[in-house]
Formats: sequence, structure tokens, C-alpha cells
Amino acid sequence: MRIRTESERRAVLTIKSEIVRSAGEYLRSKGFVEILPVLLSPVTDPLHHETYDGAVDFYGVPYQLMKSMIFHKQIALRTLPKIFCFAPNVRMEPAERASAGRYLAEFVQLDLEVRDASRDDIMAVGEGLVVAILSAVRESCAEELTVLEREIAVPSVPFERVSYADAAARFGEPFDDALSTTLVGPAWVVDFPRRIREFYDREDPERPEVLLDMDLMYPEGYGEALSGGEREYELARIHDRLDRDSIPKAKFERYLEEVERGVPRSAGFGIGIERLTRYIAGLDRIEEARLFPKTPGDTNAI
Ligand code: ASN
Repeated sequence: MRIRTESERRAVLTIKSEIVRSAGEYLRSKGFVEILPVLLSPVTDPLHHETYDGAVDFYGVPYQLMKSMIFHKQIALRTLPKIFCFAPNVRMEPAERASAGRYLAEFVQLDLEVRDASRDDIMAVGEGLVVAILSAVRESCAEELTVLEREIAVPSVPFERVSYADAAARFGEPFDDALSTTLVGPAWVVDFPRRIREFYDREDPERPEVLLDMDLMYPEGYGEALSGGEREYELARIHDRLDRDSIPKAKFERYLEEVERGVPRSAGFGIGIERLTRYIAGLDRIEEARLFPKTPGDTNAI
């Protein structure tokens, strides 16, 4: 749907508020500790698609606005074993992306990470989290869902799993839209090829070129919900990945220093709050899931 009235907008923002509340409650009940976000850093997520850096002159040193908390999550696990954070991310994607209706240049990601976790462990956290949020919204926001004429089902666990290779064989690449449209509930895509993902997702020691990572896809064509996986945490393996991906190391110097000091083995993911709001509220466009939206290329935003 497209939002036309203030009461529809209020319903969407009330649902979003319940998403944030119920996610925090669920994660705390599972022993997670909330940390507060970092905004600026000399090093942030390289991502695997094109984005402009949000460069900031920090006392004469080039810092960046955060594209995700990935590296800070790994470092924070030295202190706390299970963490989550509602983190603002700035990703200035090419302006053409605005038309897809699912990109915001500024958004909030619920980012979490668990020390010593496997991919299976973290997928179980993701399933429990999505079910807890959908159940809470259905229960607490029945009126808002009626205003939006939206019905949402609470899926049963475990969610369906498909490998990247099988999905690509069935739908071609990229397959997000085609796959998402055929789904009736959320489903995992696992085992992405190294060539299309970031260097910090762990390569399976048993299956070179295949990563121990995953995406969660929403049904009904709403596309990607979250990305995550097990992480590389050993310095030599990270150097090897940077070399094989031809990534200049200078940009990651501060991160490499931290890895040298030691970061724990871990797995985690980040789930976009506006995309989740869009899915639950049944919105055509992601900018309607946020006040003061900034779509790629829109320089009239406030
Ligand atoms: N937050 C994601 C993760 O934990 C990374 C991302 O946003 N690109 O893997």
C-alpha cells in the first residue's frame, strides 16, 4: 500500500516502535546485552556493492560514517559474549537504486553478534527473533494492522533453507525478487560464493570458495531481510581474503591491528528495521517506513 493519511502513518510508526521494543525484550531474555551505536570510525564495512563513503574530516584524519557495526561488534565481543545494537547506517548507494523501493541512504540496522556461535546457532536466534517480533506486533498492534488492512502470519520454525547455488540454478542471478515472490514464509539462503560477499564472512574450511553465511528473505516479494554469518577472526586468513579479493589493506589498517590483538570467533547478523517495518506494514516503498527518509540521490531530504 501507499500511505495517504496521518492515521496510516501513525499506524506504521507505532508498529515500528513495537518492533524495536519486542526485539530488545526478546534478545535480553536470551542473555544479550544492548550496546549503543558508533557513528564515526576510521574503518567501516566495505560492503560488496557500490556505495560512496560518508567521509568526515576528524581533526584532519579521514573518518567515515558507519556503514555497519561489523568490525566493532567483533571487538566488543572481547568484553561481552552476546551483544545487540540498534545502529544507524549511512550507505550512499547509486541514485538509480531509489526506484527499487527498498533502499534508504540512512537507515537503522539491528546488529547482533555472539561469541563462539556457529551459523546454525545464529540462524536459530534469527528465527526466534522474527517469530517474537511478528507475534508481538500481531498482539499489540491489532488496531494498526486493521488501519493498514494488513494481515501477517507468524511462521513456524525452522524456516525453509535453500543454497545460493540451488536458487541461482532455479532463478538465475540475481534472484532476490524472483525467489522472494514465490515464498509463502521467510526463508534462508545459505552458502554464498566468496566472489560476491565481504571478506569478513568465513570461508568454509571444508569447501573453499563457499562461505558460512546466510541471508533471510521475506515472502511476497519484499526481498532481503538480513545478512550475516560466521566470521573470519584469524589474521592470516583475513590477509588471505584481502589478497584474493584484491582489497587495498591500507583502508583496513586499524581493523587489522585489532585482529592482531585478538578478536573472538563469532557469528552474527544485521536486520534492517525499516525493511522489517515495510514488510509487516505491507508498504510499497521503504521511505514510508521512516520519518525523514533519505532515498539514494534525493538531496531534498531533511
Ligand atoms: N550487519 C551485517 C552482518 O552482521 C553486515 C552488513 O550489514 N553488511 O553481517
